[in-house]
Amino acid sequence: TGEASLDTFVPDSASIASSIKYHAEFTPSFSPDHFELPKAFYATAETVRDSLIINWNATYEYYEKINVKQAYYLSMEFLQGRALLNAIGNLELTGAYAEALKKLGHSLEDVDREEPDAALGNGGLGRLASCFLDSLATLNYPARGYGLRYKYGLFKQHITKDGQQEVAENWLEMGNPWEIVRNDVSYPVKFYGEVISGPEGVKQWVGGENVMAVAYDVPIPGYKTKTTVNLRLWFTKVAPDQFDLRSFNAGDHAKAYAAMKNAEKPRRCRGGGRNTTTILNLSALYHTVCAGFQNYVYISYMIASLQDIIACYEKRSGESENWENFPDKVAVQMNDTHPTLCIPELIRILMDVKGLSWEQAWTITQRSSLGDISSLIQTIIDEYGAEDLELLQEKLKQMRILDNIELPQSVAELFVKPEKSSVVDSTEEDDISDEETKPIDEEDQLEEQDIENKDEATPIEPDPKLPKTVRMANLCVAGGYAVNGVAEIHSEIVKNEVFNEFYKLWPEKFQNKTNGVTPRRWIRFCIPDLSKVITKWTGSEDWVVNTEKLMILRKFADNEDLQSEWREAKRRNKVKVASFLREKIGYIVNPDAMFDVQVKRIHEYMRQLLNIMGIVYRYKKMKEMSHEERKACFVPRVCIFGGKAFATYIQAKRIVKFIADVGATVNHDPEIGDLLKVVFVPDYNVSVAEMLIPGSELSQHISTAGMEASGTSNMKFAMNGCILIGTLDGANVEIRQKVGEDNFFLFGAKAHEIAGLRKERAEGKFVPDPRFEEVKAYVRSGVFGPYNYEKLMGSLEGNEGYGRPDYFLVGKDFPSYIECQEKVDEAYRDQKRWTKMSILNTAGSYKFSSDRTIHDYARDIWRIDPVVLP
Ligand code: DL6
Repeated sequence: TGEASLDTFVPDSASIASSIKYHAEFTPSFSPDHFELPKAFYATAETVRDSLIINWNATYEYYEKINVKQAYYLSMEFLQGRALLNAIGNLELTGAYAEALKKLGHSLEDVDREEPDAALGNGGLGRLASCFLDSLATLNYPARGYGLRYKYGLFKQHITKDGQQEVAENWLEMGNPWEIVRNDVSYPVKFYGEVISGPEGVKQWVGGENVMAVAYDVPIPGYKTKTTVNLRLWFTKVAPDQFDLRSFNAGDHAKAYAAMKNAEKPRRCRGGGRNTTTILNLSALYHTVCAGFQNYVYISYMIASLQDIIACYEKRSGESENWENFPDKVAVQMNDTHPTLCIPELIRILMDVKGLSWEQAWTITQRSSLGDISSLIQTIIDEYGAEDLELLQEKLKQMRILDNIELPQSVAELFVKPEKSSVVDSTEEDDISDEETKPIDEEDQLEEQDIENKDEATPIEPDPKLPKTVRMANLCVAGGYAVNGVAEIHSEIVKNEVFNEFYKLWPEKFQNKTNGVTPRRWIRFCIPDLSKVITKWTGSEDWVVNTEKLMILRKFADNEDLQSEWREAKRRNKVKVASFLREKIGYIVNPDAMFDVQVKRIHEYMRQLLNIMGIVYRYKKMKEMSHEERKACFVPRVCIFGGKAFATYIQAKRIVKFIADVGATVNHDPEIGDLLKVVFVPDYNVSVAEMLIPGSELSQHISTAGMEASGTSNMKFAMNGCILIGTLDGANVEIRQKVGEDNFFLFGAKAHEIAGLRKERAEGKFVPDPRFEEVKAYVRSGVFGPYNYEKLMGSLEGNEGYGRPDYFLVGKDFPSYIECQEKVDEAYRDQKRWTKMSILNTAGSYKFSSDRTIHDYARDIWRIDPVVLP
């Protein structure tokens, strides 16, 4: 267009349509004769990517030019979900794209639905990383993300008559239009070999085997800004010098391909195991899908990221390269302790490759590394993050922090010590296949159950005969200059209990950074109707980047006009949920019933079991009443569950089966009708969340107090004007403070009471509430079908085989939970009151924007400033 340069050109619908047509023709992944939906999505995404590339190049060219300090966010998981609507929303091109696609015969909504979710994560941890990227870009912070390009995303979940079935998620099958392979950016990652003393005592790592980590870049746009952050995902392949050409030529193809297969293993898996507690929690995930390769996976990713960070620093510093300045240019943030080995790896590079002394290397590393202990609290127990030392030493001769470097004894002891329990090694599912995974049979289930019981709670004394382990979390705390919890209560537990020894040693290192979620994806784009109402009543769209403005809603919370607009907008989303449920699982639900939602990973500590036991109690009471009594006593409810149980977490899978069975009975009971429906939404993921959360009215965050580090879905629900029922756990505590105590349904034991209650329970001193006993007996009576629920009911009682009676205190919290649910019904009957509570939830959610979290990290930890591109 004449003089307009590419980077100032704002496309209109006509130019977008012609660009889509161009890509449909010249970037072909589909046959030329049709322009049907899948092809329309890919061609559309390619045009968006073009726009992103322009901004993205400008972003990093500028950072290099001004040589600014950058934050490097290392995370094993990025749960990106779909990118199309988010990207065009951030680019402010939604209207233009909708029009362009209409001209080409499609609706934007239909095209959007063609995009597979990028599920490179399991839940909160990965989604947090993705929200952070959105905020980093939106706030113009110089930063980059590093992760892994898993070939398979988190498994697809089917719900059958047998419960959950897992199917491999081949998200890359049709190609990923958002990524750009950087064949020129790859790094060798060495395994095995040996360390020898070279000239002047410098250590050299010789021999061994290399795999190559190749960069795949994904541009992440900010909202209404040109800044576009890079998410670099590593994909491993066999290094050219490792391919056994001799064997290949001699016809021994199997041997030749063995090395290749090993090199490719790291990229093959995401999820499948479970978030267990004995070992580094992510390696536990890999246990089942690529047993024995867990170190390999994250080591290659972490080493490649560090090499890249160093290469980038060297390039920017040019002649004036001075390693002392490295921390002035680089802040490495670890999302949880999984990438902890970057600490000794940086030390190795600085000493062995760059020739620095141990003291220099240690100081530089400490000044540039930061840890984020964002895991489940029950995983931050003593053996948290333990990795087998010998295994590591064998694989990584560069682990010199552990064998060649002398640390003060007190510190060394904190890193390396005899493991408390042996590492559970499951080789059953050595590899993930394209075919459906088989259900685990009962015998396996029993074995798994034993393992689980051992894993989670039974304290086992250290056994000096067991292998020594590297204690990742401790290494993380010692090796970085800051470490943070992810909600206030969590940070206190970290300081006062889990890492108290370290806290006493280095109190200045410990910080809190309460998590947050992006208000773009989680309000502005997922609930456009309500967003319009918010914009109208707050006076502008400023709240999308400045969520403090949401507080303006407080003063109108009683206003009848706002209330009726609010209710209408919420209802439209309930209607969407109702049609989704009809389409997806064939259930017809009444959009005027209360939508009560619990969506998150299925885990005993998250207590979906408490929720469903409460529903069973409700159902039983309904059955005991006359029709009139029922109607007077209960508000109609649609109880919606969603979430995946890790493939080997058998107790969690039993819970899924139980919920599905209760639904099958209740939903077909003509006496109950619309008064109660129980729905398990299969294959919960980010895009399902984007539809369900806006349509929900009550949401459940009911973990055993002290066990949820923060939670982030609680923040999304509150933002969407949904009222929470919950315990005083994780970020619930702060949400309740902000939305007001009257607008949060609180129940249950407090975190500081839990240890005492468990002790009491174990000593047989606990007297269960008769209503709880009644529910268990009702379940056992077979009302919900022939499945053997004994394993579930028994776990609530500490029957034989369950070493820890009701560890998650379902029985203890049951009475206060069902009484609290009565208060929920009462509040819902008064729709004015409920709407006011809903408005006040959105208003009070202002604190939980990831923009606030990112500003806090940038100011207090990373020490970076925003850079607005010229
Ligand atoms: O920090 C993000 C998120 C917290 O909000 C959750 O409370 C916590 O459970 C979650 N941690 C994980 C750890 N799992 N892995 N892998 O998801 O982090």
